[in-house]
Amino acid sequence: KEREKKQLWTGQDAAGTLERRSGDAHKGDHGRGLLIGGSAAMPGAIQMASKACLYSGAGLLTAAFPSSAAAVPAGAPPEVMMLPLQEENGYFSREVQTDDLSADAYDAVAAGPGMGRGKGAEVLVKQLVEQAEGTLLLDADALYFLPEHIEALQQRRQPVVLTPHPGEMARLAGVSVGEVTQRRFSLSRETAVRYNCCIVLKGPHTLVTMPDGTQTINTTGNEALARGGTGDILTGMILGMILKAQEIQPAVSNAVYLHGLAADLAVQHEFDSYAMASTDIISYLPPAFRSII
Ligand code: NPW
Ligand code: AMP
Ligand code: MG
Repeated sequence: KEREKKQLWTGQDAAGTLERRSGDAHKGDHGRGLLIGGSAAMPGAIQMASKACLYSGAGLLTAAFPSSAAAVPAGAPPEVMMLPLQEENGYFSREVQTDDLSADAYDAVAAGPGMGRGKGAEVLVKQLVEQAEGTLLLDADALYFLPEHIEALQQRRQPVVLTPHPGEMARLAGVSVGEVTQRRFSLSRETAVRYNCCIVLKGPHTLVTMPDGTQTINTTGNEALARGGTGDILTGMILGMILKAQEIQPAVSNAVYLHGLAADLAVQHEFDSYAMASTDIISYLPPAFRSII
């Protein structure tokens, strides 16, 4: 029974499930997203996530960042709307108050990239877990605070997606990094149930686990992804693809698949896995999406 719930996620799966745009759509049909993160020290995380989100189908995107992190709006694509929030020394302040988190305002909210682990980040994560009405995606520094919110996560009705790398997964699960790699399938299932979340355990062959135990193993990606910023790009992509998704699992598995495929195409067609930067992978999102028939 366990085995039936585990499947490789291939190009055929992507082709069969990728939701396409209809000719009579308007921007609202493709979803309103809110991306929260960044700091004076790490503006790039939100810049990369924003751009990747725009290139993964988002209809409207707002980026919320600490107001003094002026590099965030300076380096973000012009299509992104800006929501500067209360700051303290370049990070979110403990007084920080998020925007309207109703489902009317945002179909999905993603938080974490580049936001650090200060008091303001802690306050924001609590607000999101308790108040965000749409789908919630937590990554990077936002994951740090989640062990305190397991009960609140259990009570949420809308889906929550967590995207830990093995170091972050170790903290979520309360085990060593060694244990994460040794038993990633069973540990992901236990953690997905305990947190009532979809868990995207990143690495070569990223594993997507739903709270019902369903697991998909990614079949794209290469060592070009082993550099700073690629996780932030994946967060933007997942946000773009879950905004209006009928179902969370295929949307998340497809984002992971296309992220890896973009890195594969970048290396096949233009770059060397040494001599490139994470943002080069974003420029291969269009050919990656086009290649899915
Ligand atoms: P070690 O020492 O590497 O062996 P952290 P982070 C451990 C932002 N960024 N993969 C690892 O062990 C992010 O969004 C901003 C990865 C270490 O102990 C976050 O907000 C950028 N790590 C923030 O930086 C570009 C593994 O986990 C710890 C591992 C911190 O995020 C970069 C690392 O985790 C970055 O994305 C594995 N397979 N296995 C920007 N340009 O703005 C074990 N570890 O401390 O959360 O560091 O992932 O860099
Ligand atoms: P993060 O650690 O949050 O920046 O995320 C790193 C991203 O790169 C994740 O999507 C990983 O799955 C991916 N990644 C890192 N190293 C590799 C690798 N050697 N092969 C394939 N994917 C990788
Ligand atoms: Mg990361």
